[in-house]
Amino acid sequence: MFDKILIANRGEIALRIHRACREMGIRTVAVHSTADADAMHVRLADEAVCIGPPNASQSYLNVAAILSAAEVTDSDAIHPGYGFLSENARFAAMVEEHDRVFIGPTSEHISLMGNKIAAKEAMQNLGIQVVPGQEHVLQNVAAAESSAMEIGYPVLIKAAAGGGGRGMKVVETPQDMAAQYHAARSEAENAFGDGSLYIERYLQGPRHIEVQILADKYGNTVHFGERDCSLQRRHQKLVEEAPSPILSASERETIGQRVVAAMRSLKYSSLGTIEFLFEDGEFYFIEMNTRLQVEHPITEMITGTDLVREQIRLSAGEELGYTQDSIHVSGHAIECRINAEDHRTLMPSPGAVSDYHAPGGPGIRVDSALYSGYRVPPNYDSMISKLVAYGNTRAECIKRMQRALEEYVIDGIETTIPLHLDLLKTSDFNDGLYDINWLESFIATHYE
Ligand code: MV4
Repeated sequence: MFDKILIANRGEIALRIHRACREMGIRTVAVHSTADADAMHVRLADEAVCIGPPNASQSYLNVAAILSAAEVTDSDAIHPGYGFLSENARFAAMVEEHDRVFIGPTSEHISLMGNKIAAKEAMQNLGIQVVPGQEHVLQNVAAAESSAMEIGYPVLIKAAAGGGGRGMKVVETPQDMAAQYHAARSEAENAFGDGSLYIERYLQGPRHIEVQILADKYGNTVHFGERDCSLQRRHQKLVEEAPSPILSASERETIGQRVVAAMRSLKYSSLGTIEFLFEDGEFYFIEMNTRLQVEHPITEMITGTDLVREQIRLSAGEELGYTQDSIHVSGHAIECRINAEDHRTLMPSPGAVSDYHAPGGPGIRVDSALYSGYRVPPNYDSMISKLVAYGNTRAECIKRMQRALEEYVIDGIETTIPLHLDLLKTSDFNDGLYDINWLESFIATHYE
């Protein structure tokens, strides 16, 4: 097992990783920008190294500074968390070249899944249904038009180097194709430096369901069921729940088994999440995330597993040590992402937290690096806390989440707590009836 891990991240996830390390008897190194000198993860870690100015490109994305910090602290491994360098194949390779362990899959697997066309093609060859379309780069508008005729309108043009919705354009009719093709292309070029595009049928009201897997380096692969992440706005998830309220036990088992078989054939190791759009009882693969995800705690709650501990353990070369039969989904969990934003406009609201009191009691977990007097810097993502509720039933879980949101005190800045309370009151949420477009229209109508 590792003696010391460098945590190449900040905020709640740096703290979450630190907590797993502490429980495993592993020493931790925090790296931080000058804006984060007073951060909780810096205070708790055994050692801390300042790696640059507030701008993430010069600190949390500064590969040379992070590798140097690993070198001077003699860290055995680097945990990238999510975002920043977590899905950067070149960074993963460089960590290994510097004789440290990258806590994640191989750089080849990161690279494969980073190209959305290659990922789709690989998954289809492994027997996973993908959204109908074409698994190759569009050469020009004419090719896009003839593909769209075959697929049937509406279609969606996506960036091969994309993910998270950037460079995506819906094309409703053949007349719109040329304009949308060029718009997608320049957006992709600007965002990713790669204008490669592909095309799919546009699904109009699917749910976003993702399957959590874990694999060791010896072919032992398991899944931990699914999460429903359909409640999002502008590709930012707000609320996630597990299990999905609309999936049957047999649907869960079928998709889980298929995903596990595919990942085993691919010789994938580490944590991973396979994302699907789910419509009319069918799963369509869209993307795979090769990192720890923000919403991992809801899976931990319903399966009683510490996924970060498992990820670290398997990266150190340990065997999984259990089989699918020993993993049971029990009860229900919901995560509300609390952002430092005005709850109506969703505009960022950084600043000093004058008073802080986190909720507790039965079935409540708070993953947050906030404390009273902490100043939320304006330089990073506005998510400041993940409030997670567990219940034996979905109804109990919702009630618990409501009372925990009411208990939560975060004074001095605006937060999205009022939005969560409003959303939890709706009959659509209580009935579990929502698709990926629901939250956008709820916000538009409720706060107009
Ligand atoms: C889609 C889609 C509809 N049809 N693909 C958005 C980000 C990227 N991960 C894929 N995304 C979508 N792909 C087809 N063929 C709708 C979305 C989408 C979406 C997906 C998951 C969660 C939220 C979403 C919000 C808007 C659009």
